[in-house]
Amino acid sequence: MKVEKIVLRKMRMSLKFPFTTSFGTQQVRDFILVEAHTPDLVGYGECVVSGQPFYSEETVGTAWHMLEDFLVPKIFEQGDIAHPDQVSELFAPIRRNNMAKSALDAAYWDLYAKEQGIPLAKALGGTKDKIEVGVSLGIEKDINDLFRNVEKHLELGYRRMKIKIAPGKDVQVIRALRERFGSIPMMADANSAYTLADIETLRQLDEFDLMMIEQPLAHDDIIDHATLQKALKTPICLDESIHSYEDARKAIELGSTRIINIKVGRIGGLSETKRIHDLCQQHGIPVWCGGMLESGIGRAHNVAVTALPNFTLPGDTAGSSRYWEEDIISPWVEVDAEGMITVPDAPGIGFAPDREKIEKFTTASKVVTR
Ligand code: OSB
Ligand code: MG
Repeated sequence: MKVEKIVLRKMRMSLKFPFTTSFGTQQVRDFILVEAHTPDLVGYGECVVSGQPFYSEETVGTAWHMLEDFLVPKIFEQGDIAHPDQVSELFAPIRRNNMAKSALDAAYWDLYAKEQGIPLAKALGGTKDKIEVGVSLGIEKDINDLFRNVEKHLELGYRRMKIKIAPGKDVQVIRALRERFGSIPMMADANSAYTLADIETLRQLDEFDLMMIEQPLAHDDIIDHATLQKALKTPICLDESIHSYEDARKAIELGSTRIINIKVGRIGGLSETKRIHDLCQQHGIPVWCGGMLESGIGRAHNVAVTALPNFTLPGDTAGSSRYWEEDIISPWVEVDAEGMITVPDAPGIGFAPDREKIEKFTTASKVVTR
């Protein structure tokens, strides 16, 4: 791939709603967009950082520094990159900073698929024409707002409801939802809000037949999660704790997790996504694609990876209109009445970037030429 120019953009978009998790409330989405230009084509990648280091340690500032001072120079020092797997190999000596790395990996995957003239989903080994999706619903002050939100997304066809929980907003919330909506497919995401001292509360969640409890314990833990999993019937799904193939291998070996939420940014890209996907498949561990409130670009990559066969549980890749008044792709990612998204068959990510909207939401940019 003859990349002559890489463009970095700081982006700022506003969500249609404030999104509250156990670690805070977000409405402004600050992130970075990466473009890899050849004379004929552009590959796009989204760096799913946010303004603050609350989900992970990376922010727009740290990722910009890594991209500008280390990752882009490393790519340009390397001669030609023939296959996108080489990007993550090239970055391996640089510790962590996975979201920064992932943005370039994703741009090269998009570009590679465009050069081959095939959809990104196919380039990755995807087998599905349509993917199943659920929705992640934030914590609400008033339970009636949560009821309305669940009702709305059930009506729209979403295939499972993920409910954010936190101490004091857990058992009673889940109980109220079960009483009101019966046996709908439902799970809870704690974003690391508990410790083993809360085991009685977590055990109470066992009676509600949740599909899984996502990341109940510390963001960097795989030991206590193994202890907790032994005490629960409900499968634990790890999110924050899994940053690599090696993390996934160890968590599976310890019995810390029965399901893995794969977020392309958190694990450093699409090549690592494939590796973790295959490992989980070998171990009978289902995976699903998590979300980071992405713009259309990151969302399009998520649709493509979810076409891989072991993404057997509905993901968090809701439609563009859940998040945005204006998205930066055309057409938007759309969910049909059955809660499915059709995997596009155009080359690359298969959704055309809307250049006008991209310019509109760019707050700073940097062009690096070879
Ligand atoms: O834990 O999965 C999470 C959003 C931001 C940070 C962490 C998480 C989330 C979500 C939203 O749950 C998923 C989405 O709709 O993109
Ligand atoms: Mg999560």
